[in-house]
Amino acid sequence: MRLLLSVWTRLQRPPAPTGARLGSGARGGPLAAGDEALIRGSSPELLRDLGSQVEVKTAFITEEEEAALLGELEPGLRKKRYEFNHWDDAIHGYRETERERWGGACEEVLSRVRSVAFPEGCSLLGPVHVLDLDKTGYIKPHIDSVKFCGSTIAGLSLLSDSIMRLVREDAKNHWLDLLLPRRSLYILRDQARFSFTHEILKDEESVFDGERVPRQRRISVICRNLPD
Ligand SMILES: O=C(O)CCC(=O)C(=O)O
Repeated sequence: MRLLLSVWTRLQRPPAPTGARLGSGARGGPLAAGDEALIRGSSPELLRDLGSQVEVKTAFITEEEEAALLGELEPGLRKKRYEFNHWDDAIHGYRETERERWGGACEEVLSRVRSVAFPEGCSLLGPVHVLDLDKTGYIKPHIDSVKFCGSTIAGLSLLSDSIMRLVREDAKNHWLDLLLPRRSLYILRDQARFSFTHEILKDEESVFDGERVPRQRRISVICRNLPD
């Protein structure tokens, strides 16, 4: 089953691929991340307004924790084929799975993710979603379904750095680029989830603040909460 088809509803053609077409980059703003250097936007106002709704936490997991996650995930993923399907699919060059039970080391990582990203007592989607993007794979701009997903998504990036782009659905010149280093955690909340599309750039377009960020195979481990 394609898990993503049940989660994603609105899909758009990719926006202009470079910062130059989207507007000139702006730095700073009171981002909650503590990792402001990892977020660029079309204006300081946008950076300020999105505030705590967008976070990137560098080195959220250690190399050993990444290895533990990969050790649990690789055997199952290896049995699946990457899908390079129709041009209209939301995602290109991927395989995916979901996992409810994890070994001790991984469960420890996931409970850290949950405690950082979600308020206490918040209902979470049981299984954790795992998305394995081939080196040539990418995720097109989309907004997750409000029917199936709550206000927050939190994702760990394994194996590769990547760039996540957010573009305001009704004003495409309002954008943010998030540099997601390998082993970082990103969190998107509220307006950043529902008023902005998000996407993971393909290797050829993977440039952050003028600097090339080579995209390798990337696995994301994604936690979501349930709609209210
Ligand atoms: O791979 C990722 O981190 C992003 C996944 C995504 O776009 C989604 O689950 O809606």
